[in-house]
Order: sequence, then structure tokens, then C-alpha cells
Amino acid sequence: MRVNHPFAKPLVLATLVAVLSAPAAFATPKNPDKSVTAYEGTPSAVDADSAKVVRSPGAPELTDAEFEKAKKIYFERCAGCHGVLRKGATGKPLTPDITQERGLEYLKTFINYGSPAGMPNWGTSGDFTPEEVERMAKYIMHEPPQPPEYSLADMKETWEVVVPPEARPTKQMNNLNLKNLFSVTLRDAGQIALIDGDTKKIVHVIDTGYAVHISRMSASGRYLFVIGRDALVNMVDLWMKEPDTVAKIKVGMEARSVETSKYKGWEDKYAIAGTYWPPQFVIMDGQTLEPKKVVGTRGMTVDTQEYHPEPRVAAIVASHSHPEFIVNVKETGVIKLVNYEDLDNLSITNIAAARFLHDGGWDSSMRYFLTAANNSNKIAVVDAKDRELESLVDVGQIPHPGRGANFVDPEHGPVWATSHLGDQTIRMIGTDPKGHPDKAWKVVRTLDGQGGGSLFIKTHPKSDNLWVDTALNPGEDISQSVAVFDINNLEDGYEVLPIAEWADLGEGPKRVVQPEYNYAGDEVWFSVWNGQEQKSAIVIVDDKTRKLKKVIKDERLVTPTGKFNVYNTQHDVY
Ligand code: DHE
Repeated sequence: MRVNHPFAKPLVLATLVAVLSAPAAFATPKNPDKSVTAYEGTPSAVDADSAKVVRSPGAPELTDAEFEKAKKIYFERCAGCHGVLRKGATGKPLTPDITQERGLEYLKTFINYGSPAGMPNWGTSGDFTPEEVERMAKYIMHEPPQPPEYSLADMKETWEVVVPPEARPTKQMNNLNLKNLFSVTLRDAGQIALIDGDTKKIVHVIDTGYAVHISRMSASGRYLFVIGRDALVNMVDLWMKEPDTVAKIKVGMEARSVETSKYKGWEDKYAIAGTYWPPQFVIMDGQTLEPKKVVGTRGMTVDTQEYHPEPRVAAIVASHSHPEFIVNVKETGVIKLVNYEDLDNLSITNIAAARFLHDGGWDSSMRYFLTAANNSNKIAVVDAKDRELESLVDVGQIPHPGRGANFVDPEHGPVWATSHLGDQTIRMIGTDPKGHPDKAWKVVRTLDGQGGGSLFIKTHPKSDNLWVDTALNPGEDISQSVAVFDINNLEDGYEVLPIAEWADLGEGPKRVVQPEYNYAGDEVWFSVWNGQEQKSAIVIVDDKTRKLKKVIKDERLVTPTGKFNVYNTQHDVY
């Protein structure tokens, strides 16, 4: 399957839509464009051919060939926002009861011109021909074709133990300083690069799944888990002479999250992966990836309490308070605390949070999990110890914290911060119910950053800096630089560092994305994420002086995005 740079085209589109159809205030670079559409527009990893053809009464005729073509386009261009089953997520629901009532002409206009709410103008942008616009309008008036389910047996068929546990080393066989090793997502290459944080050299490049997404570390710091959008999980042993994959498994057709058990006494015992399709998660053996328990996430939404057939699994974190995984179920808004003590008598606490759960991280005490319900404009706070919802905090437009940033605000005490995709604000939420009870779970400070389109925010316990990227902002100068605040003088504003300019790469979209600290907390690493055919780089900044320290350029660094320092990921330092 061809992997596109997701922002090259949609952003042009998005900006066009913003300029043509948004209110004036919305079109300034300080404000968001339709970057959300671009962000969620990655082609679905679900094979369109696997979804069975359905024809519905009341919908216009389509030949088999037309239906197949439309189905393919739908999975590649539309499913990310509207869902495989078209029940809606960021995009509106498009089930036949709705689309048939709207009628063909209305749908054609919508697809052709887009909408101010974020629908791209597929027709007028030239992405779809007039025939394609018509075909897509007709197609969505039929029942959505459903891809097949994916069972334990399906997973087992793909499961491979490349090096069995008994054949693995009993001690570290290389001289790497593992604490300062980085796993770097090479998104469009379907690979990760292991980069030595001390020498800044690429140690090894490992093949992984399609449009590889995130890396997570086992509690011991020995095993690295990587997941691709095609739901392929790679387990890499960092103790081998040359670290490499020791087990792999495909856990579904489309996925984003993987995690491992971290509770005391259960270190490295289990791994878990959540899938977008089918909507489920699987608990696996932490040494071999043998799939043990598959659990579906379909169910009722937390607010209207209606059935959702496709609630996708978003972020998963490992609890430090109980032997549990905390699983975000996106479309229903349920957070599941999955206790792994007894897989046969599985006990799950279902917390009703808010719809559109996405990413999040721990507060500094690691008792509270703060997670974005992004399209609800809220942060849900889960008390992992008492297993309950602590609070739902209203924040800005479409919070996107990554794992967030923890630091001590000089005025308000311990806080956790998020930036936003949909506006320029950075909000700090008090996280210390004992020491600062009047501030806990409230937005205690709001700062203005460079603009909307922010994906990640980061600091480190040893740093006084708070870094905020704006990778999806439509302004090139903004998406190619980062803002840095002094934690001790937050109201003094921010300094802008021209990271992409420092990388000196030549042409391309060059989005600066995801700050990540080294082990010592004195360097911050940024990806300069360019198109697949263009040059990308990693830029390393000295955290004290905020000066350029090193640019890593290498032809193997194809579309680097996420970077995961082994120690910080293992110990949830952020
Ligand atoms: Fe991500 C984390 C889903 C697009 C880079 N992304 C996550 C998580 C989820 C998610 C659910 C949390 C995982 C966890 O903690 O267990 N991401 C999605 C999407 O559904 C979405 C919007 C669209 C898609 O089609 O995949 C999407 N993500 C992207 C990108 O386009 C990014 C910027 C570049 C890329 O590599 O694809 C991207 N996502 C990341 C990164 C993290 C992440 C780097 C981990 C951040 C961290 O610090 O932990």
C-alpha cells in the first residue's frame, strides 16, 4: 500500500477551506485551520477489499465496479474522520438514514465544496473529479460495508516468536547506554531507528508495521514495543548484541496503541494492544506476545447512552496503583480499568468520562491519569488508585497533550499542561489535591502560544523550560518552529526557535514535531518531519542555553515523527 505524507495535500485543502469559508477571525494564523482534517486523514489500514459489498433500498444504483472504486476511496480518504462504519467521530455520521434524507444533490454539494466545520472541498480542490464526487455521494447512501472481525485464532496465525525467551541473552550483550537510547518512528518507511543519545548515531533500523505509530517500553527497560497502523506489534530485545525483533503479531487491521504491565510484581508480564478495527483490545504474554485475552469495546456512549458499533481504542497506560491497564475507548467516552490479575475472570471498571477520548498521561505522582476527550474540549482525570473519575475539566478547543507536561507552577503548585489543536492556548491544570486543594482539577493558568495546530508539549523534572510544538499550524513559520516558555516566568511570553531552519533541509513541508528529552534532561530532541521523498532530520537543542547542539541527518531518517527515550518512556517521565 502506498503511504502518503498526510499533510502535503490535505493542508493545502484545509487552508483553502479555511480561507474561503471560515469567518474572518478563524483564518488568521493564530487560529486553527482545518488541521484536524489533515491530522485524521491518514488512509485507513483496513483493506477495502475485505469489506463486503452491501446494496440498500432507496439508494441510487451503482455498478459493481463503481461501488468498489467508491469503497476504496472511502477507506483511504474518509474513514479516518467518519469511521469505518460511518457512525461518525470527528466527521459527521453518514449512515443511510441520514444520507438518504439529505439526498444526492445536497451530498454532492457538500463533498464538492466542503464545509466550515472541517470537511475538505474534495471537488473544487481537484482531488475528486466531478464523476468521483457523484459516485461518493451515491455510495454513502448505501449501507456501509463492514470489514471482517479479527479473532484470537486470526491473531495466532500471524504470531511469530523470532527468538524464544530461552534463546535470548541473560545479560545486556551490547555497550549501549540503554537509558539514553531513543526509538524514533520512521513513519512512512514503516521502520524505527534506534539512536544512541550519547553519540547521536543511528545504531540500528528495524522493520515494523505500516505507517508505524508509537513505541513503549517494558517496565524493566529491556523490551521495546512498537505498533504500526496495520496493527502489527514488534517486540524488540534491547539486550541483544544488535537489538532486534524477538516476537511479532498482527492484532487486528488498524491500531494505534500498545503498552506493557508496570505494576509492582507484574513487570514485563503482559503487553496490551488496542485496535481501531475491529474495536477491541488484546492482552498478550509480555515475553512472547502470545495473545491471551481479546475484549471487545462496542457498547453504549456515556452521554446519550446509545449503541456505538465502532468505538476505537485510543491511548492505553499501565497503572502504578493496581495491576491494571487503563484503556481509552474513543467514541463511547468510556475509560476501562482492566485488571489483569485473573484473565479468566476479568474484572473491568468502566468509567464514564466524555466522548472522543484520545491521548493523555500521568500527573507527577502517577496516581492520576489526565486524558483528552478531544472533540468534547475536556480533560478527563481518572484516579487510578480509587478507580474513579476524579474530574472532567473544560479546556480549550481540541486538547492534544501527547502525554502532557508536569511541572511546579511558581504560583499554583504542581500542574499538568496541555496544548491544543484547535486554538493557541496552553492550559495548566492543578494536580495536587492535598497541598493545593483549591486548585486541584481546575485550569489555574492559560497562556497563549504561537497558534493552533499544536500536537505535543513537553518538559522534564530537571528543566525550567516548557516546549510547545505547532506542527499542524497553517503558517509555515509557525509549523516549522517551536515556542519555549520559562516555567519560572510564564507570563513573560515565549521565545521562538527556528528548528526547521536550523536543520537546513531544502524544500518540503518540514513540520517540527514532538519535543522529547534525553535521559539527563539537558537536551530536547525535535523531529523535522518532511515529505517521504524529501530530506528530514532530528534537531537537538541544549535545554539550558536553548542553542542548537546537533542536527542528525541521515538518508535512513525517512519521515521521523515520534521519539521515545528509553528511560523517560519506561518511567513515565514527562
Ligand atoms: Fe498519533 C499518540 C492516534 C495521527 C504521532 N496517536 C497517539 C495515541 C493515539 C493516536 C490514540 C495515544 C497512544 C497511546 O498513548 O497509547 N494519531 C492517532 C490518530 O488516530 C491520528 C489522529 C490519525 C491517524 O490516522 O493515525 C494520529 N499521530 C498522528 C500523526 O499524524 C502523527 C503526528 C505523526 C505520525 O507518526 O503518524 C502522530 N501519535 C503520534 C505520536 C504519539 C501519538 C508521536 C505519541 C506521543 C507521546 O509522546 O507519547
